[in-house]
Amino acid sequence: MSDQFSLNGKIALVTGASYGIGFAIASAFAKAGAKIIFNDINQQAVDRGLASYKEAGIEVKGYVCDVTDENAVNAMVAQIEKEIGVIDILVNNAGIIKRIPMHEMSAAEFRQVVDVDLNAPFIVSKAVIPGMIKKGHGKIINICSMMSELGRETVSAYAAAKGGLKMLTRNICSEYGQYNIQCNGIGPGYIATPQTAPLREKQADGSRHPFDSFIIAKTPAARWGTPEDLQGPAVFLASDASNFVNGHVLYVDGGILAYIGKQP
Ligand code: NAP
Ligand code: GCO
Repeated sequence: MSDQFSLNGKIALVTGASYGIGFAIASAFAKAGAKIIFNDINQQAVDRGLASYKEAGIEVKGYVCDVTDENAVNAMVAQIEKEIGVIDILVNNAGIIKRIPMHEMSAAEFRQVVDVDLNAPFIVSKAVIPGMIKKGHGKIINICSMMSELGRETVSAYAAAKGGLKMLTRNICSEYGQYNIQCNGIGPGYIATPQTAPLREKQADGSRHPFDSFIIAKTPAARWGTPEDLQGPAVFLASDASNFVNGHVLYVDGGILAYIGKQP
């Protein structure tokens, strides 16, 4: 049974994985036996990632690549296939958020979020699918969000992108399941990473940020998630154990989506 969860011999690309959720998922894949490749937007970020992986005792290859740049993505995938081999597992993790009231957000800002969070998963998935078809199998995992299901103030672009990413996940499933490619999503709840640091900042009087308290009350587990909470679900969706799971978004949210929230 444990062999079903092994990633031995597999080549995994995790985008935007110098730190945060991507780093945790790539680290778990390495421990499950996969060969790890990651990219980040500039050399400084890649070098930061390489140092972190080295400190964790994990051998990786890092590439500088802006996932919104189709030519750069195609060149990176071609280089990976030449230097390492055809990618078996892709995690579309790279993402940004802009927290701006919609009526104050420029179209350029909206487009920038959608470009990274939705267009880029399309671009990178399109680049790796031909190799997966030739190889006879593949796993694509899109990092969705609570905002694939819910809205909230100031995150219109992010919610639109992550909602679209849920449907892109279902469509890749629909179009490529016949080639033994499984495309699923992971929908993290509220996870303590640099992306959510502003929502957890201590107040001047040392009290919790109001949003921090809000999330604690909305989460049955009464805590923020950690990137490590996502490792098991990610290995499951990357492994043979999920070969008949396709088009699914696995919410790893401590129960937020099931819970009305603690009475104040
Ligand atoms: P993070 O701390 O902001 O890390 C995002 C990573 O993506 C960074 O390494 C960033 O690099 C990279 N990146 C951004 N734009 C890129 C681009 N154009 N090309 C290549 N790399 C790029 O975010 P996180 O919290 O780990 O989140 C990772 C994913 O999980 C995102 O898709 C996010 O939307 C999603 N998510 C997060 C949470 C949460 O609560 N944290 C919950 C649900 C979903 P730089 O730092 O160099 O820009
Ligand atoms: C926000 C947060 C969320 C999390 C995550 C929740 O501002 O509401 O950043 O969007 O990042 O996506 O699943």
